[in-house]
Amino acid sequence: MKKILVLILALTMMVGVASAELKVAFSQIGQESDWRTANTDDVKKAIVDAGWELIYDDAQQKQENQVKALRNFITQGVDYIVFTAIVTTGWDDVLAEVKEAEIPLILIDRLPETSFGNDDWYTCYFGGDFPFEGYKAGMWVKNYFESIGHKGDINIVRLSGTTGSDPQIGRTKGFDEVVAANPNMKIVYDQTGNFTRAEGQAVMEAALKAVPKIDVLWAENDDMALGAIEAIKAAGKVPGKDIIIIGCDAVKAAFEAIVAGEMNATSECTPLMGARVVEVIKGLEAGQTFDKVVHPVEYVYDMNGGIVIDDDGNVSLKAADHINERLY
Ligand code: GYE
Repeated sequence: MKKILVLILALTMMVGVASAELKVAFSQIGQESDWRTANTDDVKKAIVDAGWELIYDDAQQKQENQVKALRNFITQGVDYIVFTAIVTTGWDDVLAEVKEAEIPLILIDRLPETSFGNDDWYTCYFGGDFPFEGYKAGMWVKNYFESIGHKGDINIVRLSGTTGSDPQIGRTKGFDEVVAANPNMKIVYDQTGNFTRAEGQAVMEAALKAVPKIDVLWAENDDMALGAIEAIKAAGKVPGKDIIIIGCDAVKAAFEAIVAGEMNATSECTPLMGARVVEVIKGLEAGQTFDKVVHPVEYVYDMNGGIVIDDDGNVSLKAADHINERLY
């Protein structure tokens, strides 16, 4: 009798342990930038620290690899899928399969678009408000040039992110709103640098040859801005002075460039999403529901602070005052 009781107790404990062990799969797009590295590390660590099994896939910038990874997660019978979509479109089939398999889909960073006509195919999304990030960057340019008493045209080179990705589409749209409202702001060169330093540098080299007068570089991420700084130096110009440079992300390397006077500003986008992922999974396990879309609070950091960056009169913060808080 006693033996049987012990056996039952042992079995119950084993079942208990087994069900506590969740399999959490994460499909990442690649490793194109400092932002991405921080994002990968943070999300992976949070899942592992929560005591769950992590199944990780790096798609090396290929949508077809992400599709394969998602199908693979389904076959493995994972409990949750964490997903950021390299580009917005082309996911209908595979996301219908995820839904069919009843695996809760947690979206982070880049939102995919579907033609399902509803939003019950995903649990919730956490990521940057990309149009607002672009808008704040545009407002910073406008108000910075006003603050220095600049009159006349502002010639802007745009290095855009991966074409068709959520942040590229959103940041372009937000910045263009400010351009449309301010006819002196002129986009004189506009090309993708795919969110990488190497391409940022190469495209800036080409822009410097093609455009006689460049006042501003707006790079849709900091890595491209940092690559472009090298091209600007190589062309014998002084980055941060001859050409005003604003990036996006607010990674530590951009803060360092701002403090060194080689870059002027960066519109923040946080890569730290691990805590939110864990919070959501724990909540879902407990039967909670979540708001579909949540954006973190984000700032613009620059050389001196005090430049108006939105319609509510919020101002930029001085990067030097915040550089020590940057974790990535
Ligand atoms: O800005 C860029 C990265 O999707 C928000 O992707 C992210 C972007 C980020 O490569 O640096």
